[in-house]
Amino acid sequence: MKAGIRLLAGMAVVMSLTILGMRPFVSDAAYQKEKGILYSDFNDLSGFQKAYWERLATSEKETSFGLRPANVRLEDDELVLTVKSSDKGLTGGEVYTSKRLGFGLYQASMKPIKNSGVVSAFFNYYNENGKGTEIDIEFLGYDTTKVQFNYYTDGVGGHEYLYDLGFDASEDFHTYSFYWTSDRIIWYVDGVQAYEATASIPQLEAKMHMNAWPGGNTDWVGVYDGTSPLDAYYDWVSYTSIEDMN
Ligand SMILES: [Ca+2]
Repeated sequence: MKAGIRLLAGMAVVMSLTILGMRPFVSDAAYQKEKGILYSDFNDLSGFQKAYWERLATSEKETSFGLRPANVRLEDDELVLTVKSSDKGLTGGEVYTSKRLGFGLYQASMKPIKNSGVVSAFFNYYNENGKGTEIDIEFLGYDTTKVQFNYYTDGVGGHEYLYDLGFDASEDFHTYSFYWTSDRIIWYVDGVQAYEATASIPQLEAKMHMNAWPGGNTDWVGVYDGTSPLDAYYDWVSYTSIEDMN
């Protein structure tokens, strides 16, 4: 558990900086940029397009809505994903890494959409022969004072956990993370451990994703009221493999 100890030491530094009133995740991001094999602060359109990211396009036939590359843009050094409603239908936006990534620390500084019926998310996902793997950080727009953690292993989920943030995530950027190893997933909010899972942990390498979309399942996300457009913001994201954390 050398990697875990290294992480916890880093988190201790982060927490002490928080107490001092500094902005720890600026320095943490710099650390990730230095150490990580993947870091995007979304200030470079050409880099965004060419280095890591692809924009997902789907049809309404695949889902109850469409994911459109046009709903993905860079603005003010942020990635913006938009949910739109028009006479052409309901659409969202999604980007994902071109490469699959393995065990390690995944972090996003983001600001989700506050609106019933809409989901803003940071997650990994890969589907192999119908057996999907996924680790989720999802904001259900009807109550952005909470965040939902979940994961799927071989297509089996049912691990939803709703965490009370103690703040409204839609108002400011905060850092949301998951640290994934072969035997556990630990989720963090601003560097503080929020939840840990140890059962049926996914083992399949997956692509890092971000999306904003109309959820469809009203039991889960509430009823979408047609408000449009709605934007979710991502200031930066990073991935650091376990090997690079040592
Ligand atoms: Ca940025």
